[in-house]
Amino acid sequence: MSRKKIALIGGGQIGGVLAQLTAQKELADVVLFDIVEDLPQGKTLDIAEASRVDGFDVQLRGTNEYKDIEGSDLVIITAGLPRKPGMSRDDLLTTNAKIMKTVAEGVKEFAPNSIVIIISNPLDAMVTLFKKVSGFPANRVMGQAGVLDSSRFASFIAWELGISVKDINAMVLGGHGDTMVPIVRYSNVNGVPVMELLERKYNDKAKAKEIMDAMVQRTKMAGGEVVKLLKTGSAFYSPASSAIAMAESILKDQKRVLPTCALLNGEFGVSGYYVGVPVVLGSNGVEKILDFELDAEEQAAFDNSVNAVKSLVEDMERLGF
Ligand code: A3D
Repeated sequence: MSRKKIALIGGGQIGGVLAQLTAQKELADVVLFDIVEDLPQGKTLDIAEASRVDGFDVQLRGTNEYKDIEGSDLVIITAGLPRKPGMSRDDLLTTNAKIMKTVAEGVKEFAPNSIVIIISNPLDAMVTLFKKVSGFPANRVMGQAGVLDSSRFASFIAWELGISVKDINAMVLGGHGDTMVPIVRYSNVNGVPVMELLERKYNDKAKAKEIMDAMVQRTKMAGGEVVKLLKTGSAFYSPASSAIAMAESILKDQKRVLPTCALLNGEFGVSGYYVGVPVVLGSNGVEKILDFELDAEEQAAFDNSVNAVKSLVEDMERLGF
């Protein structure tokens, strides 16, 4: 059996870590594409030269030409600019939409059978645009946001409770923005409800709620917290790890259930929009969306998040995309 092939479009901060993790896990051969000359070639050479130390056998190649992504099973897209001082949301949307359009055309031409994971921001709009330009079926176009947002939420819970993060189950649904919806009711430690553990820890229901509200708020603002510290860019280790978890589930047909930005067709009462929901990821990409009943408060928060996604998509259409 020949090895799988991953194309990484965008060789910046996240793209570099994606290439390294793919190699270290021996998931697939890697083609790293960027428009900046020599950058992807330099990064892949650097990573490849660690192959003896790390003990991996995959091919790594940097390129500035789309033809080199031919035959890719999976494509992960990080191409795009982060917001710079003085840039409006519309400016960023226009810039990144232009980039996403060219990327979608390149992927459509040279990797027409690939499954695509998008990370570029504004996430929900970029996934929508890729789907529109490529014409790929919905099961092969998705976005990464929920795995990261959920991992952040789980980390905060683990730190608060002083127990292993491996035993925390926490899920964040909705769009990738301030309106995202951490699902508190189902957050648990190997089945034990987190809220109950907090109430016992503080022996005070109101205090437990206050602590949970703060963790929910920190989750929503977690991207900004990292940006503020880094000053020159946004988070890149954790977004890369999150996309690799999705990639691994797809390439190894693991059928893991991961929160994924997927096109809804009636699930959670929404049709025709990309929103973060629990998804079964396997060799066919988005194989199933796991719909479940939200309570009134969760549904209201989810609908609010869907409205934010809708207005983002409308803005993009107004700008001509
Ligand atoms: P950065 O290090 O700037 O890398 C982006 C790369 O894209 C650069 O190397 C550019 O040269 C390249 N690029 C620009 N135009 C093109 C093009 N037309 N074709 C191919 N490559 C191009 O950014 P990063 O890696 O830190 O972040 C990448 C994207 O991910 C940004 O849009 C971030 O906002 C976004 N991001 C999303 C999340 C989510 O969880 C959704 C988290 C963190 C960052």
